[in-house]
Amino acid sequence: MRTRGNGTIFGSRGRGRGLLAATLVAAALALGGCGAAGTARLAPAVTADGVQRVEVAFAGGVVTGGLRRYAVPLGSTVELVVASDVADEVHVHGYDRLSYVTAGATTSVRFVADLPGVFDVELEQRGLPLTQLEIA
Ligand SMILES: [Cu+2]
Repeated sequence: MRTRGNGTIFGSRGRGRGLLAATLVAAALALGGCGAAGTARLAPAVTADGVQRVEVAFAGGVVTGGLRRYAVPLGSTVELVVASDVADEVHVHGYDRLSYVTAGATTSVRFVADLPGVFDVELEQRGLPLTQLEIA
């Protein structure tokens, strides 16, 4: 089920996107091909309207680039975008959001991150972790 957050109250937070994107790329490079879910936290991309955008791709039985944890500011709007080569459900634990994805398609889940903690996102039917959101 898709949910809608209120994406209008963060309009002033789009500045510094370039730096954030550069940081994200640097962090991704630093992680390299290591598939372990270490303690490293990546910053999501931030859209012009301040939405924290987390993109995950699942293909060939694994998460592309390995399992990663994203640091999300408490109170921000999150848009989780999951591309998958298999049909399943994307489940955001803690917030208990579910969204179906069909094979070869993309689904997105949008919610306000108003509950602090570390939350798993998984392919529900397979019980496979996709990513973690650290909300603080
Ligand atoms: Cu689950």
